[in-house]
Amino acid sequence: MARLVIVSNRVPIPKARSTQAGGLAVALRDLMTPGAMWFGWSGRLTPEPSAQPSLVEARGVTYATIDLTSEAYRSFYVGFANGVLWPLLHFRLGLMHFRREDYRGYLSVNQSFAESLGQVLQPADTVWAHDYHLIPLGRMLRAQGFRGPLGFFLHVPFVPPSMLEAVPVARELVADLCAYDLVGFQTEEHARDFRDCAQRLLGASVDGEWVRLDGRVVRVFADPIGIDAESFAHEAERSVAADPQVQRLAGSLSGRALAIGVDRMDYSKGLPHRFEAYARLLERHPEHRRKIHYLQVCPRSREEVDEYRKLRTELDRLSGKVNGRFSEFDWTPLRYSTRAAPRATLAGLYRIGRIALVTPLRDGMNLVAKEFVAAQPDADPGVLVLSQFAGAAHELTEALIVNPFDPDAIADAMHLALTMPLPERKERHVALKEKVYRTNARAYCRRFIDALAARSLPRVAA
Ligand code: GDG
Repeated sequence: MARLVIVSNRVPIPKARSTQAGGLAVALRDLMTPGAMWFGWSGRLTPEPSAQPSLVEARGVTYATIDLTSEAYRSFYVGFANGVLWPLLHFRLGLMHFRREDYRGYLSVNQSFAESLGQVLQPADTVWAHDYHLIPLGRMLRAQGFRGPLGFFLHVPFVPPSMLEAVPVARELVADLCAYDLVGFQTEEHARDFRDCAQRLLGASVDGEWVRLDGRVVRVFADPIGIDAESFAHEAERSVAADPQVQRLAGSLSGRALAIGVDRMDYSKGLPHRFEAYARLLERHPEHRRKIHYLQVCPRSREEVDEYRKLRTELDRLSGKVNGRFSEFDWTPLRYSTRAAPRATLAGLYRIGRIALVTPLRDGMNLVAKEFVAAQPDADPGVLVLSQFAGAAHELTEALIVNPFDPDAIADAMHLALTMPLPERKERHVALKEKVYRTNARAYCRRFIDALAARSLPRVAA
């Protein structure tokens, strides 16, 4: 079988005795079998860029990493990836700060990735690149002569042509994605938006999932990401029985319902709206006062980017406002922590949660929604309140779906969740759980790898 090479911005090298694997490492666990390779940035900033990737082997998998200079990191990661692409692809044009020099830095880091990867790539390899940091990588690998299957998956949403056009390098980005054989998105809506962009901006012809441009054909499809539901459910059960932090929290609830939110501190996650919604709930439904605790776990993220620092100040202010207004001497309505929790602890918190608040303004998928469903007890399940603009809402239709821009709608959904009879909660949970177990991490990987193996061959010949 051909060797699989995963490429992503950061490389999750397993640490001895660590059980902290998260995100992409969990989603791709099935593919990380002996012989596979994972390539990307080491996370180190050095005065000189590394010429050769450094190789580490763990459990038969080779992890190949390169270092970046601070300057390259600033333009590639802070400037273009997170200062332009992230806000643009989350429909936040007003937060986009485009500078040509940052785009040049983005291209140059992708070129370094391609050249370093070229040193360890074999002709028969299959390459699967991940996320918005690496859009030009496929074209650059092709320019170096790599002819093997090349796939790309975008974890974040995509935008319609009228929005993409706002970025001065829109055509370049779309053309670069078309250099891959297969491009995957979280939902059909995002895949369709991309195909529309290829048609409108580049004059590509589109036939179903197939986009034809300059004599080449690329397949553009939806492949929703999932979690390892079974192992997460076990982790949640174990954690409630054994994790002291979860037990301390459970003890402190004194019979009150726990509403839980878990999000990287990011402006796409809709946190200020959510805090306001909670205040609306307490204001409009005073019967819930003293009967609920809302815990928001919100680890700090991307603090080099101005917008993220501003968000932190805003959330500090809003949480103070909610607690100042509604607290009683023996009841704090909102607990808000900016530290990351261990994954096992999170699993336990989800399990004892009566409501999960997953209300991003825009999100590729949102794995927290799926983790909450997997962790919940079948006998007495809680309720998922889910934004209509999370990719997960396309699948998890039995959640209480809300418009995250409308704090009153979130408050109404919380009220409904808190008063929902057990039979209805169970009915919704059974349907949600079936979907989370079916569209799991394994199904996501299989679907992508099978499609990549089939490549565009039938249509190229046509
Ligand atoms: C991108 C897309 C897409 C959160 N806090 C802690 C912690 N987490 C974990 C969660 C979850 C993951 O991080 C977050 O995943 P999301 O899907 O919610 O969001 P992004 O980080 O924005 O991810 C997104 C995803 O890629 C996958 O394709 O779904 O749309 O934006 O697993 O549990 N984990 C630990 N401590 C924390 O405090 N250990």
